[in-house]
Amino acid sequence: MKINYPRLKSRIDALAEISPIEGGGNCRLALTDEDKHGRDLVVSWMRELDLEISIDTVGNIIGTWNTAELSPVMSGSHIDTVRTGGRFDGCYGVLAALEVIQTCQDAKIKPPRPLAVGVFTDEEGARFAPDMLGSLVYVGGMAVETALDILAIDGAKFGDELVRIGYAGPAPCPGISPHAFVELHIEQGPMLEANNTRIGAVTSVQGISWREVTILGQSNHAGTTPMSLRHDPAYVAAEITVFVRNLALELGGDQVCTVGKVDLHPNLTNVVPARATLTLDMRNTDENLLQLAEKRIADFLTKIADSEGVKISTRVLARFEPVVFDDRVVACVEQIAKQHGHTVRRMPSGAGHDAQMLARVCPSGMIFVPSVKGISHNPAEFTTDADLEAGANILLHAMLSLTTLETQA
Ligand code: HGY
Ligand code: MN
Ligand code: MN
Repeated sequence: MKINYPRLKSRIDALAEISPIEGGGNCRLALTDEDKHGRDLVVSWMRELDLEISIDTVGNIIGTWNTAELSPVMSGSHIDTVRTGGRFDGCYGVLAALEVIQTCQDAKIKPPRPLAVGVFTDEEGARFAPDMLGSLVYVGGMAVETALDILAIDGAKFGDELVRIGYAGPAPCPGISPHAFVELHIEQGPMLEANNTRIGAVTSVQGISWREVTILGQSNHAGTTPMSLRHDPAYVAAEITVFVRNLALELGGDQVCTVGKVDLHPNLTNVVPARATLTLDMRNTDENLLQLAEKRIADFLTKIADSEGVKISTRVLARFEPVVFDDRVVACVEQIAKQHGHTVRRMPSGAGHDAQMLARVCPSGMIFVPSVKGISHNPAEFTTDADLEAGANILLHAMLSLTTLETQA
């Protein structure tokens, strides 16, 4: 049995028509009108497949086929994007899971368990931190009330936006724990391409540590204030950016550090800023090294606050330890890839994914397909048709295989 790739591709292209940006990607930040339009389109496809559709209190959409007493094998991902997103990140996994169900319906097979597709809210965390917010609440990792109170980078409140776009659903969180969960996703990195490998059997997701750093200095006249009298938050922000880059290079291995967002106030040419706010994204597959990086950065902030005479405060935006996937799911992906004649390698995920949250409540895993030049979170994100089709066929057989996965005592 094989998926109908032209049908899958036409859905990927149709979803990519919603809020397209230059270069072929999308901007559908969580809970914006653009996100709503994407949600409405996917829900319409779920209706066409006659799925039982449930929307929960943080807007997660779960479409289930062949609903029965038994818990479903679930797949899925997200359709919200970063501001300069590609068309495959998340969307590919959601639409491939829909395609798996439609392929099973066409073949008139009756799996021993229901199959379900999850569209999880705010996976990117770009507008409302943390990332994987919807799936975190779905598995009981954050209270609904806490999520509803989260403020966006543009000041909007999560709960208000959810109501505004019409996706404040009735279904309770935590949601139903699946029998097993497997997510198909583009790798978003260079490893598969560099190793000339088509399928990634993902073994783990690295730890993630997001911080917002606020630096309060003294705004002053850019022309009259001698350098020796300055308490300049923009200078401190720049020093922090250089420090975290050098720290990542020093720690080596999987350590990465990113300053992705910097805001200055009042952000004017002739004013030494009063305030700088920046975000730190630190990741490592090794929890101890991630904690070491956090400590080194905290010490540096104390030192530079003292030397520049500024006040520095930090706020945790996200903190997830590394997650190891159930080896039975990893082995299932690996085996099916080999049976289909594809090259496959076990590998960690550098990016965060909803599967890392579902792993808290059921045996979970992921399937990766290559990203050309390892590019993602960029409209130039691209994966070939052959790789997209191969990944979706692996997902089809992995979901069916997991319907008979023994529940571990
Ligand atoms: O941040 C991440 O890794 C994911 O794209 N949300
Ligand atoms: Mn993603
Ligand atoms: Mn992403």
